[in-house]
Amino acid sequence: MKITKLTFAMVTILCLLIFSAPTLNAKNISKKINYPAYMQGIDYGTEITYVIGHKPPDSDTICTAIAYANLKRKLGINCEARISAIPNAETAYALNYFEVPVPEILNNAAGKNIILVDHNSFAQAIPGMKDANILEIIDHHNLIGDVKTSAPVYYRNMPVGCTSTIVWLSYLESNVAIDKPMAGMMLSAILSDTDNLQSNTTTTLDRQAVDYLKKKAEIKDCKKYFLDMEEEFAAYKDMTEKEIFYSDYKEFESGGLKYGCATVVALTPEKRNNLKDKLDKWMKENFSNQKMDMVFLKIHDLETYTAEISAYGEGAQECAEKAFRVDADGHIYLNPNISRKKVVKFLNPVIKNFAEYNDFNKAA
Ligand SMILES: [Mn+2]
Repeated sequence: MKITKLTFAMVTILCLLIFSAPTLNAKNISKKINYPAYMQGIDYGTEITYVIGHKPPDSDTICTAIAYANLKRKLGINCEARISAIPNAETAYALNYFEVPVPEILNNAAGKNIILVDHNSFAQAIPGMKDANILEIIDHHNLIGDVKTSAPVYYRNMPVGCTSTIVWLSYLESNVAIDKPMAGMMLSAILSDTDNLQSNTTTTLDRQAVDYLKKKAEIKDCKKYFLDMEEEFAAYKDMTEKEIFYSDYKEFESGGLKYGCATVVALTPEKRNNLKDKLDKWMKENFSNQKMDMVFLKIHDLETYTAEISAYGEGAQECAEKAFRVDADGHIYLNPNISRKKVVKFLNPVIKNFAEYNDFNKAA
């Protein structure tokens, strides 16, 4: 009886509170929350906080780091963008076009305040990251990571086409104006990561970001800007086969087997075929120097948006054929091209099965 009365009293008080307090409705609350308030639990200290992407750097990694460091500075945080190595031709084009200085290289993260962008694993991070003070992670990848932090972390991961789409959203949320160079950085990153919104990773939010940013960046023809940006990049000028192969390369693990996956781009199908032949030859000759059990190459062209997969190492071709459709001539085409994330998603279970089967055979 007592409990019923008490419950009744509590429900009554709660109802009174809800209906008598106009400030507690969702609309008013959303007005009061601002983006910097999410960050109040982070101790940025007095030292510089470095924003840095994965190695080797791509346009998302570099341009997003620049745009996010700029946002943090506008919010009063002592923040600077850093890079792990010199920018590739595509990123260099964007930096040059928007007259944004190339960030300094950070060789070791140990003891530094760090914000990671575009990755969430130590394997893809610069040296010393295990001993860094990681304060934030802004990313758009699956959680393959092993990153551990000593303090509660601001971790924002969204399934969108590019990290810059998240940073664009953060600018809007924090009500910070986007100037032309920063719009250019974010636009370049999104066009690069989504192949001018053609990639299957592209979301409506990426399209909205591009629509918004191209006006601020004063880019009338996005396709033209994208192809101009890619032309230098896809030419791989003055680069050796090795440099081309590793220009956009990531390492993974499945069932105890380590494998690498490189992505390479060409402007036309003819250029794709020529480049594939060159890279196949180089990797076959140099595979024994790799630390990987298997290596895969995905090469696509921007004209037809078709990709082809090459596989190197024991069992790699077998795994690739199981994971993807094989043409009568033995080529593995992806039409349309898919992201490396999707390629890895298809390869992972097949490689795991391959590893288990081989272990079973060894044991038997
Ligand atoms: Mn990215």
